[in-house]
Amino acid sequence: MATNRTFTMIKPDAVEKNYIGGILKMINDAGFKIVAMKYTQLSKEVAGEFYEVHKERPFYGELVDYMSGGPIVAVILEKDNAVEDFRTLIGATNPEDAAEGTIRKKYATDISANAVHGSDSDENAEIESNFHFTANEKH
Ligand code: FUP
Repeated sequence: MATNRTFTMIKPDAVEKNYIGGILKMINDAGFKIVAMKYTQLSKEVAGEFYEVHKERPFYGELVDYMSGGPIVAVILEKDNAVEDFRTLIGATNPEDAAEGTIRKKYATDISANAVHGSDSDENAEIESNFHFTANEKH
């Protein structure tokens, strides 16, 4: 996969509150192209595997319960400098610290229900995209 891609999920809190359209509009307005998209619900096992890196953190159990507790939208995005620009667009992990104009500032509830995921490196963008999409779906 080219390094001008990143991976995002619109998380259960944002789906539940009907923010899918608003969030996708902010993503498109910021110049990202959607190259794959899927509305789905993660099982506990799959959510646990996705967040394996956080396994030893105190919030892991809560995070897995939350991420498997309702539907999500998984999306692969394309833009120059996609990973870094998308991290800027979503804002800080804790919405209390998120800058004005960011997705989390506008749509997140709190540090765990923070509306969106964004890959933190080109390597993880590829791993996470492969985790959620087959080769045929990614074009
Ligand atoms: P981010 O890269 O901004 O999504 O943040 P992290 O990778 O540090 O954390 C991943 C997810 O774990 C967050 F989106 C929400 C959850 N989390 C908590 O619930 N509590 C914390 O203190 C930190 C992260």
